[in-house]
Amino acid sequence: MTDDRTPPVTEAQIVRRVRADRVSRRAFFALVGTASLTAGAVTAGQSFPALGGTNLVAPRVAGLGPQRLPVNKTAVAAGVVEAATDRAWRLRVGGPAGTTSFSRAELLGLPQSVQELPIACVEGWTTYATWVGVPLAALLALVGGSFDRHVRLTSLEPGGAYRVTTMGPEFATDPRTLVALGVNGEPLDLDHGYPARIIAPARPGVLQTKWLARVEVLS
Ligand SMILES: Nc1nc2c(c(=O)[nH]1)N[C@H]1C(S)=C(S)[C@@H](COP(=O)(O)O)O[C@H]1N2
Ligand SMILES: [Mo]
Repeated sequence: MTDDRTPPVTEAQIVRRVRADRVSRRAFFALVGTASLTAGAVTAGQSFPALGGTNLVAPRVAGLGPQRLPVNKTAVAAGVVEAATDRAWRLRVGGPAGTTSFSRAELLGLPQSVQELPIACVEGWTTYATWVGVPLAALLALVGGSFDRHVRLTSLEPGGAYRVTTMGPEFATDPRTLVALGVNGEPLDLDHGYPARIIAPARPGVLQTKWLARVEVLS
């Protein structure tokens, strides 16, 4: 018997925990449907009991954000709370063979990969975490991506220096590069890029795009 509160240790446990998000998600939206998710409530570090331990908006611990990982820019500061919690969110993936899109549940239904990778921020911290998500290359393959193309990543963020970035083929085709859906055994916290973010090996933190909206293979 596995206790729900026991930290997941195997890949299967991590994936199972993150996939269980499909259920907790429904509880979350039922909740925000009645009480509006205001910036004030978010910065007060209010947590949502209906999430059953998966903190979308966790209180700040000195030097460390939710899910034992620092936060460089919060969802409130980035102005993405509404877009990132929109039920209608879909990740758009475009390539030579056309454009397709995925809901978070559809992404969770694809084969998941678990990777131990760091975020290395120029502000002077590097923190490893265990990420789970869909290999970017698997999504690109569905739209006819090839091994020699750059990929443009666009965030839900309305502005800011990191809204649009370009990734070289060496990263886009690396099997460790993920469209991450969870971290450290939990669904991504809103501040870590929920509903989906990029995590790639050996890339500066600034390029680990949070709140992903679109992925496009460039010609
Ligand atoms: N859309 C978006 N993605 C972003 C950023 C941002 O400001 N906006 N900051 C980047 C920087 S500088 C870092 S170090 C990492 C931090 O990720 P974390 O907050 O989940 O630790 O996210 C990166 N991704
Ligand atoms: Mo950073």
